[in-house]
Formats: sequence, structure tokens, C-alpha cells
Amino acid sequence: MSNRRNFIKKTSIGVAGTFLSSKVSSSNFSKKNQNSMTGLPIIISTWKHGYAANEKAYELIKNGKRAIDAVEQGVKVTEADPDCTSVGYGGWPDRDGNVTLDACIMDHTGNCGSVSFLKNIKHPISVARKVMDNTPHVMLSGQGAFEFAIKNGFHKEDLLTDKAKKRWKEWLRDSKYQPIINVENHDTIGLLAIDKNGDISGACTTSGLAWKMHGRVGDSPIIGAGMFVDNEIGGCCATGVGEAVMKTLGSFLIVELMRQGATPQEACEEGVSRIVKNQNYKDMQIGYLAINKKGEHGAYAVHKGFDYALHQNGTNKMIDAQAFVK
Ligand code: SD4
Repeated sequence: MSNRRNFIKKTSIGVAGTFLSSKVSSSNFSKKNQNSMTGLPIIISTWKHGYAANEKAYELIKNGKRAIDAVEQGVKVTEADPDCTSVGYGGWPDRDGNVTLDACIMDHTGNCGSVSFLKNIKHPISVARKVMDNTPHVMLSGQGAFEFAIKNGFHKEDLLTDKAKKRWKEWLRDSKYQPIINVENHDTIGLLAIDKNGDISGACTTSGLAWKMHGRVGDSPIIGAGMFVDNEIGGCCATGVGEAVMKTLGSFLIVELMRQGATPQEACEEGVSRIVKNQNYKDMQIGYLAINKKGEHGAYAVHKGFDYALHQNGTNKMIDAQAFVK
């Protein structure tokens, strides 16, 4: 029986027992890892736009900056890119023509911040960072998040580019809401990094699914759904149809599976299998990326077409993820 099948058998038979012993196993895990940290620092991120984001994140880490700064600065590259139509400035709007943004960030101490349904601010990830650093809260939403951003020195900007407006007007002719698998091929950016100290952080930022209902929030700003890190174990981030990820709390699940002994690859595959078990996955793409503290990584998607950028051993490269649907 393959390792993966053994692992799945183990987890489905022994879930209760495994969870009960998780405290013991997590401390064993981190002790074991202290001796085997190779392939670090490591930076991993979703889709083609991840390549440039990784470059930026690596530049910071190489210069001794912490992972939390690297992940924030890395995804800001994507947020600022008007050609990326699914993140930040230039993102495709909701069905009423509003660009509304979701983002979250988490550091190696378990501290985190997030914003959802945020309009007119180009860098939601930096607002999320400020929520994390300067407030007693984890998430600010909508008008409250906007006012907080303005008070903290961010500027109000029109994020709907002419290109995105044109595309929206075309969409209005049929007004059909049906996310198409990989159609943009450069969706949400989720980025995870382990720095020179061996500390992990993660960031995730998106304009969400194009043509969504006004007010809709996806998985990307939800800690544990769109992204989660635990400095004892590793981290995970998600891309694709956020509703499916939220229903299974995918990133948290995958980190917990790694705590129980799964490799990042096994954990991502199990994360996808929880989605395809109960949901109509035929027209839905979801991709997961995970890393552990040993510098191992995994990636898995429901359908082919999900690629990611991996920066390890000083080299940045694009890799095609394996998929459930062959
Ligand atoms: C969302 N997960 O809002 C995001 C969108 C995305 O690939 O990742 N698209 O549901």
C-alpha cells in the first residue's frame, strides 16, 4: 500500500486518538526538525505571479529580514500589478462594478491580522499587517477597515482599471456567475516563507472571485481557511473557489495533518480529498500549497493547471502541481 493510502487509512481510523496525542506529537515533531533544517530559507507562492513575489521576498530574507516582512513585501508586488486581474489594483470587480479586496497575514508567534470587503485601498495586506500589529483584533471589514486604513496613512484610490471595467461591461451582457477553472490562471496570491532563523510566516491577498455578489467574502482573509502557519509545524495557503475551502477550513486542516505526521504533499492531497468527497468539484478549481519546517513542500489541486513558484537553495522556479482529476 502506498504511503499516502497508509496515511489516509491511519488518519481515518485513528483520528480521535491522533488528536488526543497531538500535543506530544507536535513537540516531538519540532525537536526532530531542529536537526534536519535543510533547504531553508524557502519561499513558496501560488500561480505565475508568485515568481516575482518570491523574488521580492527572497531579497528581504537574504538581507536578514524576518519572514513576516518578506511575505508582506512579496505579495505587495502582485497587489500593485494592474495586469493581475485577481489581486489588488486591476482586480476584476463584483457584479456591481466594485473592486473589493480580502487579505490576511500571520507570523511565527501565531499573531495574525486580516481585512475583508475592503474597497479603494491598493495594499490590503499592509492594512491586515496594521490590524495585526496595532489593534487588539484579528479582522476588520468593509467601511470599518477602510476608515482604519485611512487613519493609518493609506490613500483612497480607484482600483478599477479601464481594462477591468471593459471586461465587467462585457460580462454584464450575460451576467452569468460561473467561476471558470483556471481561466485567469493567475488567481489569488498565497505566499509562505521560512526565514534564516527558521521562522515561518504567511500572507494571502485577493480581489476574490470575479462577478461575485456585492459583500461576498471568500476564504482568503479567513485565518485557517485561505492561509495558516504554525511555527512548530509549517504552513499552508489556498487558491480557487473560496467557498469550498471555507467549508473544510482547508489550510488549518492541512497544517494539523502535518502535525500528525503527514508530509506536505500527503496533507495537501488529503485537503483536496475532503473537498471532492462532498462537493461538486467538476467545475471548481482549488489548489493548496504547504511547507513544513524541514523545508519540504507539497502542492495539490482539484484540476490540472495550478502552478506555483518555489524559491529554494537560491533558485526560483515554476512548478506544475499534480491534480486529483487526471
Ligand atoms: C476567493 N480564493 O475569493 C479566492 C479566489 C481565488 O483563485 O483564489 N481564486 O474565493
